[in-house]
Amino acid sequence: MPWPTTEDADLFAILDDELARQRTTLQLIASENFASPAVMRATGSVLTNKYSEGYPGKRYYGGNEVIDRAEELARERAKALFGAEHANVQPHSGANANMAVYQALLAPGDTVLGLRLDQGGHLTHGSPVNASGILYRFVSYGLTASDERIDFDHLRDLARQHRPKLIVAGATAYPRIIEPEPFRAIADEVGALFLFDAAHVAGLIAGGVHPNPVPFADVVTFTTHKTLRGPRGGCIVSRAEHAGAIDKAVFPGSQGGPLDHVIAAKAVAFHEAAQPEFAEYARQIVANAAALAEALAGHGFRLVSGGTDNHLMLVDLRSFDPELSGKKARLALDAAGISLNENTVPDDPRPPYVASGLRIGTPAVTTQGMGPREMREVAHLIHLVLEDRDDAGSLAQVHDEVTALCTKFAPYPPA
Ligand code: DSN
Repeated sequence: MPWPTTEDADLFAILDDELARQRTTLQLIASENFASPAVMRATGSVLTNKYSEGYPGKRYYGGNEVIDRAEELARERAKALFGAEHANVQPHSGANANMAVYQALLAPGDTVLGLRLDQGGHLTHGSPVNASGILYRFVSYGLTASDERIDFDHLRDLARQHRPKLIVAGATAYPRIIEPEPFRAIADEVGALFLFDAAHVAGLIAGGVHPNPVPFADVVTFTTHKTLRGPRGGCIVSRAEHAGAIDKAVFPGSQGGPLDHVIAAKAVAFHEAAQPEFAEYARQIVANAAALAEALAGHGFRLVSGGTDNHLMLVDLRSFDPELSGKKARLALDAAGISLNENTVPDDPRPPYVASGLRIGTPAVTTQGMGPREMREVAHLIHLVLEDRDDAGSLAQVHDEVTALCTKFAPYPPA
C-alpha cells in the first residue's frame, strides 16, 4: 500500500515558518542550540522504524543486528567522551535520565539533597509538583546571600543533619562553574551517593571548559541537545557498579522502546563533540557569554553573582526597573525577535511564571558564528527593547536590526 502522494502542505508550511524564525531571530535560550545537518540526518532516518526493547545483544525483538551497532557506537563514544565506565544512551530526555537514576539508587521516601528550584535547580531536583519531589524526600540547599554561589557550608550542615542517600549537583540557571570535588567530599562524609546533573554543561565539559564530574560522581546525567549540540535527548554515564541498576531502571523500569533514530544522532553528536573544533566552540561559547554579560552590565543591568563563567547569565531586572518583571521583558524582547526566557533570581519576590530576571545563553549564537562584537550589539539591542518596551515602532526597528544580524550568521540555508 503506497504512502499518500499529496504533500502535507499544512504541516510543512509550519516547518518552513519555523526555519524562517530560526534564521531571522536571535536564539538566546540557554538550553537551545542548532544541531548539525549530520545530527538531523540521523534523526530523520529509517531507524525511526525499528523496535528494539532491551540493550545491544539482548533484545526482545528480532532484526536488531544493525540497531545494535548504532547503540553500541553511541555507548562507546559517550564513555570515551567523558571518561566513564558505563553509558546508557536510551533516556528520552534529561528528566527521564534523572528519574531513572533515582529509581536505580533510591527507594521511595529516601532523602536527597538538591539545589533550590528558585535558585537555579531543576524540576527533577525535588520540585513538589514533579515526581522527584512526590516520590522522594528532597531537602534543598541554596546560594550564599553574599556572592550568590553555591553555599557549601549550608550544604554540609544539611547533609550532616539529614543524612541523605543521594546528593544532586547541577542546575538549569546557575552562571558559574560547579566544582564537583566539594560535593564528593560532603557525600563521602555522610555516606551519600553523588549524582551530577550536567544537562546544561555537558558540551562545556566535552570541550574542556568546565570540570568533568565523572571522576568524582557516582553517576552523571546530561541532555544531548543543549551545549552538546546533538539531538533532543538524555544520557546517563556512571561507574560500572551502578550499570546494572541504571540499565534496569531505564528499561524496563521507566521507558519502553528506545528512540533508535535519536540514539544514532546522539552517536553523531558525541563524535562531533570529540573533534578539536568542538573545544574551540566551547571556548567561544564562554567568551561570548563573558562579552555579553560585560556589555549588559555596562548598560546598567545587575547580573546574578556578578557575571558568568559558563554559557549563561542571569539578569536581575529589579535594579534596572522594579516594575519590569521577567515575563514583561521576555514578551517585549519576543516582539523584537529576541528569544529568551524569564527566570527567577535568588530570593525572587515574584512567582516563577512572572519572575524578576532573564536567563540568557550563548550556545546557539556561537554556533551561528557570532563573536564578542556581535554580543555587544545584542546587549545594545536588549537594552533598547527594555527601555522602549511600550513603543511598537522602536520594537519593529529593533526586529529589523535583529533580522539583519541573524541573516548574516544564518545557521541553515533558506527553505
Ligand atoms: N528546559 C530546560 C532548560 O531550559 O534549562 C530544563 O529542563
